[in-house]
Amino acid sequence: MEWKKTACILCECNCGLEVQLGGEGDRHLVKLRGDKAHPSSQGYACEKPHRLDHYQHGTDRLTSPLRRRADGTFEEISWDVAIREVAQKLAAVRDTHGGETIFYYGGGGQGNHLPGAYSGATRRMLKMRYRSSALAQEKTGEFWVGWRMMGSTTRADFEHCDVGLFLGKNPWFSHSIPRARVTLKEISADPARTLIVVDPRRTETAEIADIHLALKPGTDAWLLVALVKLLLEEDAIDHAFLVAHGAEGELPEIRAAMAAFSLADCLARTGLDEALVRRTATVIAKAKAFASFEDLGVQMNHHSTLVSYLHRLLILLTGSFGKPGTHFIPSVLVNVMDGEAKRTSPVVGARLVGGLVPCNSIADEILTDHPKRYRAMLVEASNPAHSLADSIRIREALSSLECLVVIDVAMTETARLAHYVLPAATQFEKAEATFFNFDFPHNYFHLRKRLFAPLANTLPEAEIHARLVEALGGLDEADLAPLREAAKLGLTAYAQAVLMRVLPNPKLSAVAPVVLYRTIDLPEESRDGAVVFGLFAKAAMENPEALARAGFTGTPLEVAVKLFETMLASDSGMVFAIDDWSDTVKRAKTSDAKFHLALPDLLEELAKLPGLPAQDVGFPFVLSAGERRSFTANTIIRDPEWRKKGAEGALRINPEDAAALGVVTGETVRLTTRRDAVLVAIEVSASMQRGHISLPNGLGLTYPSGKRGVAPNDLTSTSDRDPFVGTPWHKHVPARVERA
Ligand SMILES: Nc1nc2c(c(=O)[nH]1)N[C@H]1C(S)=C(S)[C@@H](COP(=O)(O)OP(=O)(O)OC[C@H]3O[C@@H](n4cnc5c(=O)[nH]c(N)nc54)[C@H](O)[C@@H]3O)O[C@H]1N2
Ligand SMILES: Nc1nc2c(c(=O)[nH]1)N[C@H]1C(S)=C(S)[C@@H](COP(=O)(O)OP(=O)(O)OC[C@H]3O[C@@H](n4cnc5c(=O)[nH]c(N)nc54)[C@H](O)[C@@H]3O)O[C@H]1N2
Ligand code: SF4
Ligand SMILES: [Mo]
Repeated sequence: MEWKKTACILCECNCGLEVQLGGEGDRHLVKLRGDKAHPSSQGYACEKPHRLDHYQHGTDRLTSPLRRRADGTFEEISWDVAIREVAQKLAAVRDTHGGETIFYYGGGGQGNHLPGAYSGATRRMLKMRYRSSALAQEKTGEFWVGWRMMGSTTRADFEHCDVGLFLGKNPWFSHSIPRARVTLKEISADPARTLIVVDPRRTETAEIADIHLALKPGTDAWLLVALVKLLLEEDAIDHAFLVAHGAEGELPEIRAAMAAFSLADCLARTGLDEALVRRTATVIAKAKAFASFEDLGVQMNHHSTLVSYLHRLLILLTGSFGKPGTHFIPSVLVNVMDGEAKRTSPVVGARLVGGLVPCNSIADEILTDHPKRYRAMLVEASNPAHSLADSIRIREALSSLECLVVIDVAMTETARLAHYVLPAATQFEKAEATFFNFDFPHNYFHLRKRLFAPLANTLPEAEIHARLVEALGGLDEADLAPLREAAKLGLTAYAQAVLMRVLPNPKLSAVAPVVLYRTIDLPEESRDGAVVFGLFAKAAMENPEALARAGFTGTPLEVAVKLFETMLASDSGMVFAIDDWSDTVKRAKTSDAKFHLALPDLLEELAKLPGLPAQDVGFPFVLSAGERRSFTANTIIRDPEWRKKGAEGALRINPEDAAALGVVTGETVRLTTRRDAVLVAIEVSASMQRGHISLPNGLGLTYPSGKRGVAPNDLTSTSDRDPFVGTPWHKHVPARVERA
């Protein structure tokens, strides 16, 4: 049996996979294993991808464009009708109310980022100005403070650190670093290295950690203040680093801010033992190389942006940036970590970090009679009706739009509300890639070739956007013909033609992604990769040194051609850049070229550090709504049968809490929040602390075989959110549990 190369699409790591195809028409993923030749994952794969066929063959796959009838049911329509009507409807909204009233959401999940690139052409044709994605309910706080403090968000080098800290993150299950379990076990097993986990739950990562700080939920800000205070007291500060980056002068402000807190009070808030916190501070102070990663446990919690700020203080005060085992800024093809905040949203005036509208504000931007409200929406490879806070309200907002268009592979909760549903080819039926390329110093890019032709009557997004752009009058055969001619002469001639004809021509450059798709001569299996040519050309201009170290030398045009040819020839992915630790320092550019410790607005927030809301007698539990577990992957795989374990998505609860309620594992309870009440099965787990309960992410989908588990956002609210960037507090939802 032949093994074909592809990649896992279930988390941001996109591990290389080898697959055997079989079953009817050879269209099933029969056997899967890690691809040893993949330069990043090197054969690594967790348990999740082995049943990926449940993605490829979901029973709710879309097989035809659909149009909603007046009675709410759908009728199948042809692609010609679908494209024509979608283009007409959206153009009418643009012409009547302005393109800024058409909103874009999504653009890719964990492993499919090419649609977002192609959609740029459609968005420019429609003059769309506002967009968002899941990043605006998790990472925007971190991006924003990172950008202000050091000019960029950083990533961490856990492979070479001697002290590794995970703050509100459970990488054993959620990964996000290459070959996570291998690296975690290595740190854990080495007596000279220390693994620190900050998590109220005794997670699988905490189990193997040297230090587990099992703080009370939502108290990370006080823990970080305590750690920074202790570092300052011990003067475990890298003064040379601060001086070199022009930040030493801001140190007194930080000292003053920390002096306002008493260590005893901070510790009391966290419920942690003083000796353990002191030991943690000492370990960090003495670290030769300190690497740390914050994630949803703090980013979807009270004080989220403030915690991101305090976390970055810990990194900068210890000089943990720009050297092996610390933090770095990788080479990128698309900057998905943009933290600049230049604009605000048109209705509620929310801060847009990286141009993204805070997810928790989207309903407010729609459910209003404000003239600039979003009236139409294009949703692509995303399921906001399920994944955004307060599903009831977001569904009300989506339902009130004049036109909602959804591009997806499956009949999702969002697609059910659409006026038009456009069925996409799956990620194995087209060439795809991820832009989560964060590896360092070697950085990778993998264009996965398609394994199958698209299912009849579905189209890859590249084709959908090309047709939309054509219907909107953006492409002319006369413009394309010379490019097609040049393509026949080879990539170099083609690249020259693009340089001469596309870049200087505003009409064509606005829709460049689909121009490339319509004109580069590519084999069917790689066709959707056309847009990457433009990204390589941009990288060749902006980042030549790192590309040259990876062997891509010459003029920018030559470099782009070589990169593209190498990509097409590399079934397991390629090294596109080799960074140097000095590059990372050069990339850290704030507007005044200095690093900043003292951000006035964040220090002001710190000074008044709002306590956690008093626990309401009616809601004595803290619910973490949306935990990553062994068989969860957002809503990428909708079929509950995919899950080898945990198909019911049980609510985890501490044994003493369960005993007090008189419930046992498997029993159904009623779980109530201020928003709604649901019935859910219990799993009694000693990993939970008293008063803390947790529900998995990605369950409760409407699937033909029945709904299994609870949709977490039936229970959440949009107003529980960060004051700076609007990120939701999903990990800290007041809740009540009762016997059903
Ligand atoms: N298996 C699997 N892996 C995934 C995904 C998936 O769906 N399934 N999704 C991917 C995506 S999109 C993302 S963003 C990442 C997210 O990855 P993670 O952030 O690791 O995911 P979570 O399990 O949601 O939350 C992490 C931890 O936060 C802890 N936590 C809860 N409250 C607090 C608190 O008050 N303080 C602290 N310090 N911790 C707290 C929880 O106990 C939990 O262990 O995972 C990615 N990887
Ligand atoms: N309460 C709560 N809510 C959360 C979270 C939480 O922890 N708690 N986590 C949040 C986080 S971190 C994230 S990242 C989001 C994720 O939520 P979303 O951003 O909505 O993403 P997914 O659930 O991954 O949905 C991916 C969609 O892409 C579709 N799809 C798959 N392949 C293709 C393809 O090739 N083309 C097209 N067009 N579509 C495709 C799938 O069918 C699915 O509908 O959820 C967030 N919501
Ligand atoms: S889920 Fe993530 S870590 Fe597991 S195989 Fe897929 S990409 Fe790799
Ligand atoms: Mo995420």
